Amino acid sequence: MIWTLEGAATALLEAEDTRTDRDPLTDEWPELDLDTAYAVQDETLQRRLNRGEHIIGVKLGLTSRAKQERMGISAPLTAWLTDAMLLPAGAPVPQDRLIHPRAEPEIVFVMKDRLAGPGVTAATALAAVGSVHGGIEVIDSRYRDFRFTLPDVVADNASSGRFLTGPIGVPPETLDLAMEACLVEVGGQVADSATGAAVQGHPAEALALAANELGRRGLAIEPGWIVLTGGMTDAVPVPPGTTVAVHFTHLGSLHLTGG
Ligand code: 0L1
Ligand code: MG
Repeated sequence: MIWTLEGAATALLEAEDTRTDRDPLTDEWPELDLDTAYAVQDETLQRRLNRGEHIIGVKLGLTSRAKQERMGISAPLTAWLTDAMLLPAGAPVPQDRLIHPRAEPEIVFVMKDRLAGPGVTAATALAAVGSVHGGIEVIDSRYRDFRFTLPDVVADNASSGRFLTGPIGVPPETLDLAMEACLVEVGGQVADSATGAAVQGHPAEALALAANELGRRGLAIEPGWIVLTGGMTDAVPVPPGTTVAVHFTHLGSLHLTGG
């Protein structure tokens, strides 16, 4: 089979829509490079928009060592968030729409100002933030057993699934985000913990990285957008009946049930 970016976008959205995991694209298309992978990601975004979804932000992936080590990939990436990915507070993980969901704690920014790379630093990035929240991302790779290379996961919109943000939003300058801690509980048992420093040394570094990566492609982070800065810890599976709780030091607690 000769792969094209349109064909790859079709294959990934079909896997998502039919809840059928698949082999990584690079098994058959080893030449898939990062720029082409981002073009596939943008094509899948365009198709989501064509079917009525709205873009509401961006997410980073693989910004912490815990995530990079688990996935065997040492570089961060960016992807898109649409309104279809937003999980209302209290709603269970929609198991009937996802393949093999896993949950991970994230520090989340809501933007006040436009942010466009290149040359964005952590300080300028933070100055463009309106509020910071705790969040949980429910990732769901289209690849069997979450096995992928960096171009594969870029093309797959960084395993986007669902996400929820906590009700507490504070101005970023009121917190030392590198020291903001989270505790992950699964079924009432502590499973993992981290501080914001796990995310590129400081979550604002991740935000700057996203602005600069988008800037490289002539894009920007817009006012009002949500930015997920990347899993602080490894992700935990959320099978039906499982409850995941994430407790932040200052950003409150979030709860998720596995459908
Ligand atoms: O499936 C994955 O773990 C890749 C996406 C990473 C998401 C994250 O690090 O927040
Ligand atoms: Mg994530």
